[in-house]
Amino acid sequence: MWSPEDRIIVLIDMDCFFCQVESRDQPHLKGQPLVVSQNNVVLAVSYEARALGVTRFLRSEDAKEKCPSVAIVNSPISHGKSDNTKYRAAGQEVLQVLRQRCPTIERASIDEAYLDITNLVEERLESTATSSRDLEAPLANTFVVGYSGASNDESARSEGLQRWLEEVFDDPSDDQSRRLATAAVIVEELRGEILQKCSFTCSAGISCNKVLAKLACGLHKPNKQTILTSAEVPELFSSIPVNRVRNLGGKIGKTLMENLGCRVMSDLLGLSLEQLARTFDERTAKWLFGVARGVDQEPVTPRLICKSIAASKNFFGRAAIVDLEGLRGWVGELAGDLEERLQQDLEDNRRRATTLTVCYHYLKEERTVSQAKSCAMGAYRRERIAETAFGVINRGAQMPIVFISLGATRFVGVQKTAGFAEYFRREGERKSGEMIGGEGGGERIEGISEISLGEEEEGSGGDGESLVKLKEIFPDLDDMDHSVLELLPIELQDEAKVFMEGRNKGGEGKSRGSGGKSPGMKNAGVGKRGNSIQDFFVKSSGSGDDSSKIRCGECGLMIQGEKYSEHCDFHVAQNLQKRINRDLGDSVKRIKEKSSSPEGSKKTRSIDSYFGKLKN
Ligand code: TTP
Ligand code: CA
Ligand code: CA
Repeated sequence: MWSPEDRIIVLIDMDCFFCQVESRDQPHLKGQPLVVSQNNVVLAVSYEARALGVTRFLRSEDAKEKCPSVAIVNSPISHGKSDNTKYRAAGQEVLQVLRQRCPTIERASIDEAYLDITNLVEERLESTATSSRDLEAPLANTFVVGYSGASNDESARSEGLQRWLEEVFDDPSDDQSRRLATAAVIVEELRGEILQKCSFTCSAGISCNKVLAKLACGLHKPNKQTILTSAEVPELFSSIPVNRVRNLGGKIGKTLMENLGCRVMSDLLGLSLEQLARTFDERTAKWLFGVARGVDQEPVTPRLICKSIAASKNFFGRAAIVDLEGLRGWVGELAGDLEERLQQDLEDNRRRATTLTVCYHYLKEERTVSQAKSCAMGAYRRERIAETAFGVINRGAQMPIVFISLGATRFVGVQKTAGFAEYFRREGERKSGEMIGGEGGGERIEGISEISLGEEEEGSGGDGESLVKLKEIFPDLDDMDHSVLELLPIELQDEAKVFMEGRNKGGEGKSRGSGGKSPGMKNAGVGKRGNSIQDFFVKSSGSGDDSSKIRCGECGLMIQGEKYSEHCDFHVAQNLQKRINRDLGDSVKRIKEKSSSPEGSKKTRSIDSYFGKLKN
């Protein structure tokens, strides 16, 4: 019978990624000690610079002092902050190469992707008969955990690989090893293609789930790949610190280490499911119980684009924001950056964000206080985004403010058909062109399209996923905004409900303050801040079909799902009309007044009357 552990999962992670992108642009930097800095802080370090002692997060001048020969590239700046556009585009190039060979790819970060290559391996095994000897040459960059030591030593690698192949490949009872060896050949080929087509090297981990593939990937870098079999997990886990494992780098890992005395992964084996469930929620406890045994069932969810788009900036030291003018200016810059990226994303990926999350940190009595609030995302207009963010931060923060992030999440698909809004856009372009002089001087207004709610939410199928997502939307779960909750899929609303129930059971203890409760942690003593969220649940459980309604980010009305697309078109048309009128100014007005052609006035009236019906 098939089990999730029969999968072949690969993590590909680019080597010193920003450095590779920069040295591809400036070939004289290739092979040199190089760092890429943002705001004077080193973010990426080439392997040549690492060999000379340069590490990430040094200040640029300290890196130079440590290694005078290091070349420092400052990443591009836009909207007064670093601009990662070119690194994102380079990451997409890599994904496009992978996509030619494997349909199941999940982009995990700017330079990482998970692949489920189970089917590719089966096909390869069926089509080619191979012996262990044939595999040594194609696996020229492959390490096997447990067979090659921790270093990157070539003779240890090659001797270990050979031994492993001889021991396991020809053993008919070890199906997993045969499949992992075949997978490693495919991954060597994929990495070769990435190098050939994009001129980037990368490293890879090859195993049977995401957690193990990620762990394996980090064991031998750069330009190497590592196989981790289930049989080697217990030995490896006896030395791997808990916080090096995927999903355990944050609060859950910290709790395991500080409260439950787990230093390395194998220490988790001493905890029963019941013990774990006393500290963590049921799902997290189960996941931890499995991961301690090398089991992680999270699927690779095909997705080549990110789940959220954020514009953020730190304001370190003297750069901290200390007045409203400064706040308004920076919020405007970030909103501008976010709007540009959202418009591009809409064009590239045919989707639209429904939630805006404003996150900020301020200093209070020498402590950093973190706050976040989510609101409905209306039209992609920088002024509107800035206004919302300014309002949120101005209400919640004290000065000085040291970090701001404006993030867009909860994307819904946008249909390909242009629809009425597209017609109106073309009409607007044509008209404005005519008015200005008929040479195409009319502004190009992009990203107007219909919204379809039929498309499934990204990643909503994965069990572990939705927990993370609720936290993504409400970084402070104690402060869930119910107008946003109403927008979310019913599973997330259920999850929020479970959280609320847990909180009530937990009594009236004091809230944990700025950070709130983290995902996966049990509710111990988290207090009640108000009744509004409960009111929301009472209301929504009473009105069964609210789940099919969406609150319009523009006007706040609750709209039936199937009418949402048309409703958005109404706002698009309305905004467009305002924009055209404003931008074309007096000349437009004059022409409008003059041209009292029945056609023109009829069109305007018909837009309003057509959409007026749909407003509610
Ligand atoms: P990483 O994959 O963490 O690191 P890396 O690719 O530079 O090096 P390695 O070979 O060890 O994988 O990050 C990918 C890129 O993301 C990195 O080149 C720079 C950028 N980055 C940031 O912008 N901020 C950060 O805090 C980190 C950790 C990385
Ligand atoms: Ca990397
Ligand atoms: Ca990475």
